[in-house]
Amino acid sequence: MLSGIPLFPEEASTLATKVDALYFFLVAVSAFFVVLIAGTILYFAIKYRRRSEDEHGASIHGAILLETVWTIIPLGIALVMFIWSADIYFQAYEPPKSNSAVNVYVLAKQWMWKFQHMDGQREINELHVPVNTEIKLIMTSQDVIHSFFVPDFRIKMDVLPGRYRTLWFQATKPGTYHLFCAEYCGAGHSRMVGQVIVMKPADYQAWIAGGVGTDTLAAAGQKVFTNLACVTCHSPDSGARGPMLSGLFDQKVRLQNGQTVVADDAYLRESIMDPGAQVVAGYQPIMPTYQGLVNEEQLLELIEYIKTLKPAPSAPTVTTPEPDGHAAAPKTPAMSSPAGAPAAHR
Ligand code: HEC
Ligand SMILES: [Cu+2]
Repeated sequence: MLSGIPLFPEEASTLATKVDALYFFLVAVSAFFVVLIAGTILYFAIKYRRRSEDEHGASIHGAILLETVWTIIPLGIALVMFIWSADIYFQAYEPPKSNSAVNVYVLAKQWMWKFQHMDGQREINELHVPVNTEIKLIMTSQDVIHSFFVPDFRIKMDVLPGRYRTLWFQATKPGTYHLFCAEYCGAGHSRMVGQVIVMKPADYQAWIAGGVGTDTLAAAGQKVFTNLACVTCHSPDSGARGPMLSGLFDQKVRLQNGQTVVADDAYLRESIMDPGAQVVAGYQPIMPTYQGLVNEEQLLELIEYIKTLKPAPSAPTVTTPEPDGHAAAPKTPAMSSPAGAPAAHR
């Protein structure tokens, strides 16, 4: 649109056009009222100016019709703005549920952006993604609050230490786009910049294939899982001191306190860093915290590994707690639920 003058960022994502339409609507409404109000002030100031020293204005006491009109019309306009922007807000901050989305982990630290692809590629200050594909970013910070901002995609989200936040976008044109940190994060803040490189699918495949030899994130996670001896408690043949982790991701988990939570990224993270916070029903809080023992990258790998643990195809295991609080050995659903219903995880 204003391509010659770099005043306005390019529209390079599916969200960008929607955000801009709303933005131009807001500008147009504001401009209309600025002209209307300034114009009438000017017009009335001239038309009703005082013409002689002893002239007094007529005293007017309200005009119901006029006041109703100037209340109802702005209310309507404000509601249009609210509903329209709420709709875009939900689209922007609700990651798509589809499985076709490409997940990328984003790790912010003073002062760089680190990206980890599922296939194992790691990048610093550069993010390669395919065009016309939903990209889901799972973001965390290793130190202070940063903010992931790609103006051309009209996306921005704070990246917080100790928490995962997800942001998504779908780029619409191949190219290279600026990435900024939009939250002051210390002396090197202004240099915490990078680029998002949007590629045609074939180029992207070639790029991904260029990373052969590196472990996939899940494979790296499996090593961490073994090295940290998670297997001693989390394996089918350990006497089930800890719950089975296969098929856990995205399932509902019943907790000791009676609540039910969904095992998403944030839950897995907390289960490892602060196991006492949410204890699974039927288990003792014996799992040690791994705070300080795993860094953010290993944590991502562990989580990615847990996500890939599919329930055993023939007999999906369901651990049933026994009344005395000790976990029983894994049972098949046929044994634990008489109906033999496809058992939800626990
Ligand atoms: C000493 C035994 C033990 C070790 C070692 C251990 N865990 Fe656990 N883990 C448990 C127990 C018991 C629970 C269930 C109680 C709770 O939620 O704290 C659990 C729960 C979990 C959960 C939540 C499971 C669910 O079903 O909701 C995850 C995820 C997890 N552990 C991951 C790990 C990882 C990763 C490691 C290694 C870094 C590890 N655990 C090491 C005993 C252990
Ligand atoms: Cu920053």
